[in-house]
This record gives sequence, structure tokens and C-alpha cells, in this order.
Amino acid sequence: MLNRICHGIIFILVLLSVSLLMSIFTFTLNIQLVEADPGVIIVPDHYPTIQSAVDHAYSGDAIYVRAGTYFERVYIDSRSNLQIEGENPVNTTVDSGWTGSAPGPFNIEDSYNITITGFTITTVGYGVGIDVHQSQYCTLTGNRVLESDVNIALQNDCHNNTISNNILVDGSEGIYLFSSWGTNPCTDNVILNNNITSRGVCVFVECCDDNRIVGNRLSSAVATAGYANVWDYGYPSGGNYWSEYPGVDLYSGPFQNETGSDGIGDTPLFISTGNIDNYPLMPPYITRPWDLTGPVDWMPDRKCDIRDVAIVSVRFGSAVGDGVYDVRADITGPTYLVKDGKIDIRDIALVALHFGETY
Ligand SMILES: [Ca+2]
Ligand SMILES: [Ca+2]
Ligand SMILES: [Ca+2]
Repeated sequence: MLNRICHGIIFILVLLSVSLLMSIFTFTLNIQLVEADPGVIIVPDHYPTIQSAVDHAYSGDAIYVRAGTYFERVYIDSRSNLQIEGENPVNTTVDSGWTGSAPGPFNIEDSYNITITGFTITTVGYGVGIDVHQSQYCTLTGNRVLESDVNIALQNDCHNNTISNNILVDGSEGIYLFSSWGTNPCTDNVILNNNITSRGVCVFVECCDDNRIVGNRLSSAVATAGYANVWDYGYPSGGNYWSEYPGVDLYSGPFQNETGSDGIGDTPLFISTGNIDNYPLMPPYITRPWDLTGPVDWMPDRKCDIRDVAIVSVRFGSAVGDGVYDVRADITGPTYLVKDGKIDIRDIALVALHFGETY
């Protein structure tokens, strides 16, 4: 009898041990599953700083930063597939403080597919607002960069990055593409629809070629002669709006020899050999938020048509962090023209409302 009781107790203990082991195993598995699942990390709810969020993020994660001022220098080194989004560029600020020539607020190196959007970025010293080295397929869009030495730089072997729809203020260079001695040029980058004012040069392309610099509002550019870049998307899409363009607009057509103005300067703007804006835009040139694309992806073509509807539609139902979402297609939220982190009926409706318009 005693024997049977002992066996029974041992059997129950074994059962309990097995179930305990099973639950520990499941718990561990769950944690791993949760950690491996792409998700949204919120600053400061989950981590107090953007840097700590970056350090804990997995590939595919989105980091959402609530409004506030963050005094930090964020380093993104050898990372891939991260989206870092500020709540609103008006009140979500990253400030690296007085830095002398030290790094500025955002530093990206040897990385792939990093998005930075929705911030005001500032550094009082000589830092670079967003400094990108040897990185590819990054998107820097919808930011305000103030008071930096260089607002945004792509340096050495940066390829297929997009710098779009940023407001860049008062840098010695607004956007700087740089290669040391031309041996590792930055190529195939798109500089699109930025509004740049500068105390020096708005766009400086040093020993880099095969980049597209189109649709920007700027006053000046410098490019190393012989390193050819594209400064317009042909006729009638046009090139950039140059506030100091000396030409006039009396004619139209691909050769600007037909009667009547067309919003494009009649004479090309020469920057250097291999760097010519053949179709400089005349005022008033304001990109409409619902004109997202034209024949070339994300290059507005001054009309709202099926392409613009399509580029929003394919992302319909997506939200920050799920991989399909693209901040460029997020035109509005409940507040008119304020992005809400998802692409839904509001975004489609806004494009549909302007369908067929040209400007
Ligand atoms: Ca013209
Ligand atoms: Ca369009
Ligand atoms: Ca939206």
C-alpha cells in the first residue's frame, strides 16, 4: 500500500516537473517569438532614448518617437531595415547640442534600408544633421534640419538612397555628396523635392556621379566638372526651381522654341560640365502633396492621375512597422496633411479628390 502511494507521489512529481519544464520552454519560445516579430518600439514609452531603441531593435522594426526634445547623438552602425519616425517634425526634435566638429544628431554607417522621417534635427556646432557613410537604400524624408554645418551628407560609397521632401535651413551645405578623391563615389542617389536655403551652397556634389537631383527648391549648386549627374527629368516634368535663375519663360516645348510660356525656363541652367538642369522650373512651383509620382517612381509630374492613385492603393491598409507602409504615401491623417502612420481611406480619398488635376 505504502509502495503504491510512494509510486503515485513520484508519478505526480514527475508530471509536475515535466509540465514545469514545458511551461518554461513555451515561455522562452514565446519571448523569442515576440522579440523576433517585427514591431513598433515607442520612445520614450519602451526606451527613454532613440539610441537605446535602436540598440534593442531588430531588423524590420519601426521606432516611433513621441513629440519632445531629445538631446542625443544617434549612431546606426551596420544595421538594416529600421524605420525611425518622429511624431511630427514641428515638435519632435533631436538636438546634439554644442559639438564643435563632433558628430551630429544622426549618424548612419555601413547600413541598409534605414528610414529617418518626421524630425527637427539640429546641432549648434559644426556637426552634420544626418551624416550617412557607406550605406544603401536609406530614405531621409520629411525632416527639418536646422543650424547644422552640413544639413545632410552622403559620404563614400552611398548608393540608392533617397533624400526627399526635407526642409533644410542655413547649412554651409544643404546637401553634400562626397567621395574622397573620387575613388568611392556616391551614385544612384535621388535628391528630390527638398526645400533648401543655405548660407553657402544648397547642393554640393563632390566627385560623385549618376545621381538624380530634381524637383528641389534651391538657390545654388556646385558639382565637380566631369562627374555627370541628372538635374532634370526631361520635358515637361522639368528640373529644379532655382530662386536665382537668371532666365525668362517666353517659350515652350522640348526645345523651348514654341510660342507661349510653359513654366519652364527657356534656357538651361549650367552648373558644370556634365551637370546641367535642362528644364529649370519657373515660379510658382509648389509640389502638390497628392502628386506623389509620375513615370519615374516618387518623381512628381505636375499632374494627379492613375499613377498617384496606384502608388497609394498598393499600400492601402498598411501602418508603420509592417513593411508595406511607406511614409511618402502617407499624405494625411485626421488632421489635414498631417501624417498619421497609416495609409487608409483618407489618403486614397485625398488623391481621388484631386484626380485629373494638373498644375
Ligand atoms: Ca519656357
Ligand atoms: Ca503625378
Ligand atoms: Ca494616412
